[in-house]
Amino acid sequence: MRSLRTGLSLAALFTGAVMLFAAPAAHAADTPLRDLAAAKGKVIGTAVTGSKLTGTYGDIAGSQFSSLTPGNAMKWETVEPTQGSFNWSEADQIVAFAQAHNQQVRGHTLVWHSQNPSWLTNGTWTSAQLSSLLQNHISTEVGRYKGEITAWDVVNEPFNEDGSYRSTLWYNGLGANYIAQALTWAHAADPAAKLYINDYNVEGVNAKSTALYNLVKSLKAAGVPIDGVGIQAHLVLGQVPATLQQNIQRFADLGVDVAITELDVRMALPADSTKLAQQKADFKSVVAACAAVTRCVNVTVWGFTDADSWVPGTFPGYGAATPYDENYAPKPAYYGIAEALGGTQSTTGCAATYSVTSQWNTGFTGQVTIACSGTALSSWRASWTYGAGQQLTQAWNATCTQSGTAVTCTNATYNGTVPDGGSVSFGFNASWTGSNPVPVVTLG
Ligand code: 9MR
Repeated sequence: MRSLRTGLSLAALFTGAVMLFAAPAAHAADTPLRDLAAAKGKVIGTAVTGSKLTGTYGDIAGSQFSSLTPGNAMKWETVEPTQGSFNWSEADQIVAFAQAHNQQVRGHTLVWHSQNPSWLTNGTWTSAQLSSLLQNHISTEVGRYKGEITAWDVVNEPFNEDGSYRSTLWYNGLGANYIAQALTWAHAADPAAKLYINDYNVEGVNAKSTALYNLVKSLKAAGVPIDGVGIQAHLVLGQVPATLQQNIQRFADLGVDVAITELDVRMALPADSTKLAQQKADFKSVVAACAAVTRCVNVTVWGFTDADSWVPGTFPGYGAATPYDENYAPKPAYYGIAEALGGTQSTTGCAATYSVTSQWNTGFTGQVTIACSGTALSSWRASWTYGAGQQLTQAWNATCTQSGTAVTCTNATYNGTVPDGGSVSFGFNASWTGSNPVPVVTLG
């Protein structure tokens, strides 16, 4: 039987399990996310639309977040819609707002296959011309904001899902070396800015994230200025990869920073309380994974309100992907972020947190921690549903049964008591194939 102490330290190692109620008494709703993040040495950000930065939208963006990313304002089609004619108005506005609110700015993005102006994409260019266009673009934009941008997503989405290079204007015209060149030009224009490569579907350990890993490793070895990896994290409800923290850690171990750059968790509409509870668990586990790795410096949500999200327009029937609803009310996901950053629940009660502490080809070890605040338990039962075919094989510090997809665990004879302000954990082994999403645990 594994001791409780060992289980807890493994949880901290692998997945960013969150201990609820660990911080001194404070109400999550009362402590802005940016203050919770700062206390953990982290930055919490949001993508924003410049024209909306007034009223409630502006109040929340300014008070809750310590970093802003322009959602579209710094993309090539926005800043240079006609060759040689520049429009910096929205980008300038966002940078000014950030400075007025003591916020960082993540510049997004310099080299991408999408949202380029038609004069560029429809033109016929020799590779020398293309190279000089790209160099000018990077020097002009990075130079304009020199000293004002904490980090640039220099190269966006360079890979296919299988880890091969995406066929783009840049790759086809300049070869894979466009990435090293872009980083080098950006560094020359603002030596203080942290330079990132940013991509999606690189959250877990997979072919695409491994290609990114290998690229960063080779860039570092060649002395190319690469400072960070951006993991976008456009996720689907209940599908946070179990290897997220492990993946963040392997990038950190290469000697680069990591940022979660575009977090959202979409669900089939309409939202309901079950889906919102799962979404809370998903936001919480992503933020906790970042919080657990020293070099994971920033978690940015891709729009903080459902009123300002790309999801419904791109995935018909899906939405509700952000931490605030369309009327700017915080959703359970907001409290998931707060809890992962050490905020305490504002309500009295007991809660269970599920985490995968290690995972291998066919199996994994998990842990559930039950914590109480303002109340206590003399016995407990924790239940959840395995929606992806996981099968429990063994449990310790609890009696667990699985019937179909339904798992129920009750306390052992010696750990039914969860004191006010205390917690109890139990562990288990299970098998999995395909995916291993984190379920929501119900106490009762
Ligand atoms: O949020 C952006 C949305 O307003 C644009 O219409 C869209 C166009 O592709 O781009 C969105 O942001 C993307 C980001 O720049 C890069 N990663 C994927 C994001 C969602 O599409």
